[in-house]
Amino acid sequence: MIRNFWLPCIVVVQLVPLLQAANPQPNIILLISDDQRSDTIAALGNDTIQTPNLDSLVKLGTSFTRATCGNPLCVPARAELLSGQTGFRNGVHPPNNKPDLTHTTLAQALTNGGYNTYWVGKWMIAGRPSTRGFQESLGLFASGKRPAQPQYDAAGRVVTGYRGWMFQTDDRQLFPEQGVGLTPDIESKFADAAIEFISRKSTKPYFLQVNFTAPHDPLLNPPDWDDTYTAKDMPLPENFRAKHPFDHGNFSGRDEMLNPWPRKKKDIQRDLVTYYRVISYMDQQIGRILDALKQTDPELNNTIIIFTSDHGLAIGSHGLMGKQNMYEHTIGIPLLFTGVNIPRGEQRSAQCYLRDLYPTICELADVEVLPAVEATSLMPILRNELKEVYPFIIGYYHDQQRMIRMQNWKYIYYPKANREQLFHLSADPHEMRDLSNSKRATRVKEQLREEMIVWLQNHGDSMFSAVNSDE
Ligand SMILES: [Ca+2]
Repeated sequence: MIRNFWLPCIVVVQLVPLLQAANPQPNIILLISDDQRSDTIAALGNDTIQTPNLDSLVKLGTSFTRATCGNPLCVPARAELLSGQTGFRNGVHPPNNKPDLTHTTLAQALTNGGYNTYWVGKWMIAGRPSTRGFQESLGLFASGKRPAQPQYDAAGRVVTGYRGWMFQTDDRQLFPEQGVGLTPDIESKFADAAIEFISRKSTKPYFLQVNFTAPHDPLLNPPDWDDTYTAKDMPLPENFRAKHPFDHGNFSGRDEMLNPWPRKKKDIQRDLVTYYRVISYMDQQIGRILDALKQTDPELNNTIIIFTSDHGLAIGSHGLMGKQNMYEHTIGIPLLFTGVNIPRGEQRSAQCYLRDLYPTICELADVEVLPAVEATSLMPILRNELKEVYPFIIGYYHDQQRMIRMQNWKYIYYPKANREQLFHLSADPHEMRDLSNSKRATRVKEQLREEMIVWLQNHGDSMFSAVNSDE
């Protein structure tokens, strides 16, 4: 009898070593959501949201619980993934968003390594999928032409996100008839395109990157989810606050203007309802993609599925609405691996970055990683050979924020605001007690700050290179 991968595994007989696939080049499907907090998957502890398909990936695969995005903003985050480098090196660090991707991108590496490379959905990096190494695009969604009339989201606000974006071809033939800006059912169109790629027959393996727009604003009610979740029952984030204690460097940012200050609980609950509906709808579309995959590879003998997001979102936490901050809700990303020889039902607490997917995917694909890649393969973590690949992780936003997270400590430095924060995460996981002025924590703070500055100097952060040259 053929065992279906998707059925619960009752008897585990390990016939081959973990993560040594019979086929050295499995198909790889990378699913990326947009602005999705890592605490919005039911199987990882959210009792309110419905995500049955992501839950199945959790149950049948390995979840990373402390994965982060180094630079929590759409374009820089995605450039780090594409290049395997920090924004200081690949050139996409605000205010400069001009990538220097002269070394091999992930897609180019995989194409050179024998893969068909396919792109679906949101494209936001300078250039086109074809100029960054992807051989073919379907359901390509990118900036187009702004509409003459304002559009409105589910809460009645004028739309400011994804204004004028359209489906298009790689050579910029626009399809405004398929919708201008986000539409309620847009995730189904990305799934349609992904299914078309998955259903193709080829003698070569494929790498398929599917870039959803969910749950980025504007938040629109998706089909068939209108009755799900109610505002009065929606739990507020533990660290909901009406105001942030100081300007963290983005008070006038577009996302922060989505709700007035001070933040009102009812506004946040209303937005969380739609945010959750959009995630559940995306989850449903991921289910369609997984169903299509069952037709071509029912046992997942030859496929790896990776799910992640470009970064998280505050949406009421700490008095903030947007990304562009260093708190856990925003630097944290979901990161799930499922498929051939991936350990089932396991979790990893290793600290890591979104950009680590570059060398990880290359290793899964048996493709060479060039030395210019700064990121680290997570395969030793997946194999359970190592508990950590980094002693700490570093975050950065514009010239406004720098952060280090080491063990249970997090230190955030706000150069423009001339502020610091220090949190002890195991005692204070929601980052509500700033210990930066605590005398008992002075040595901890100083050590974290020193480690952070050395790392930033070594990685080309001009803010600290300037400090260094003055010394
Ligand atoms: Ca994003």
